[in-house]
Amino acid sequence: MSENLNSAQLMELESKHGAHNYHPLPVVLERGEGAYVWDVEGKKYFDFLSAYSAVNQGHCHPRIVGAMVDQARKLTLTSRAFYNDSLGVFEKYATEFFGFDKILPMNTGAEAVETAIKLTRKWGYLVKGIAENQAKIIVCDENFHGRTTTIVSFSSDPDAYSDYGPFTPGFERIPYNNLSALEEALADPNVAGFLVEPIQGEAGVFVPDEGYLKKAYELCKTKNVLFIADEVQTGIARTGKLLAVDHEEVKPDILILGKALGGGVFPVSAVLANDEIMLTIKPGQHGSTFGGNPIAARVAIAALDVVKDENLCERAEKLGNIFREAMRAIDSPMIELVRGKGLLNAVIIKPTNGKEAWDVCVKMAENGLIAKPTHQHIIRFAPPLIITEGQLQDAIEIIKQSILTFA
Ligand code: IF1
Repeated sequence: MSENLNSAQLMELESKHGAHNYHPLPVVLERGEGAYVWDVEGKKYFDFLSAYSAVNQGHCHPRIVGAMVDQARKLTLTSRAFYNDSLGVFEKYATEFFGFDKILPMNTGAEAVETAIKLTRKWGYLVKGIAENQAKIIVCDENFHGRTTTIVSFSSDPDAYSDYGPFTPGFERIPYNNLSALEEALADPNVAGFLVEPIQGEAGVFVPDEGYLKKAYELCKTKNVLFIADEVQTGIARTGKLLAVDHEEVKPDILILGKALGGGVFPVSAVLANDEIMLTIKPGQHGSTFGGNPIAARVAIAALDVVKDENLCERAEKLGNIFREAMRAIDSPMIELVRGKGLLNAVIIKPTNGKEAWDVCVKMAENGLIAKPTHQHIIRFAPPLIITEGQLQDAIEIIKQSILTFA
């Protein structure tokens, strides 16, 4: 059916038959391996988006694909109506890997965020003693936690929430990276939790001030409020530590994982917490058809094995420093600011000579590297963490030459 169609024909198929809920870069990918992807015409690219940090272990990692294929040949889905021989093994591995009593497995990041919201509210009523339906969760301006109706209810981005009302109540938004605003919001005894991205990804890789996360955690503890870390994008070694909160030695009360937990091959997400919180949800009070399925369990074990065995944290830390230094050394008026941690970085592009971030991305694609702007003037650069130093240097040269084409 789709044999030998070229990029233009395949893009036309999507335009004609698919919803128009994205505006992709005009590149049609057919194959991925490690840090590289190829389009249908056979052109090779460095992948510097990594599916928004879901492909930290590299495209089609043989250990992870192997785990998926092996399990898919045995048992794919049982639902949670019955036990299976993989979930408990994964749950033990993951809770020890991240240091929590329990894990609640889901599929997408948004489902894990929704689970964390329900868990926080449940704890707020049953443990903290907040009056029924009065629980509040504090969130930050410029947040991105997914696209469900409840999650966009507390978004500050009109593109995310416009015409999707009525919105779910029980959320209060404060400025990110602002401790006095948090302290003021925490004065409300009905606050059950503070939901925060350790680095705001979609906002343009906004790294908070040193000490913000630690102090925010401490403020929450003084008010018996749960600190909920959304590490869907920043977790799993992306920022140079296993979790972005590890840079400040913060242990969240609730940890939200997704994306690279599935090694870029299968949707796997999860919420981790200790018993006092996690056991407030009783049998029958939450779940999902695919959550905790055998393939997800085996894939996630392999995905975490790769993080450990290939030292992805240390690699991200070392290569990220090389990348930021190289970006800052590019002598171009288009480079306004370079920021990030580990291999989650962004370059703010100053429109110059009528060219802006999108034009840079199109030029980089011509030169063999794909990345995408976020919020018009910011280009996020997030390659798979398995990229080698030599490959990174080649990629840096492509970025540099592409920018210098314009200014
Ligand atoms: C898209 C970016 C957007 C996330 C954090 C939860 C989720 C995400 C911190 C939800 C998902 C993805 C969604 C994807 C593009 C990408 C993204 F932030 F990474 F750049 F949209 F803002 N928490 N982020 O980053 O996880 O349900 O998608 O598995 O929606 O276009 P999900």
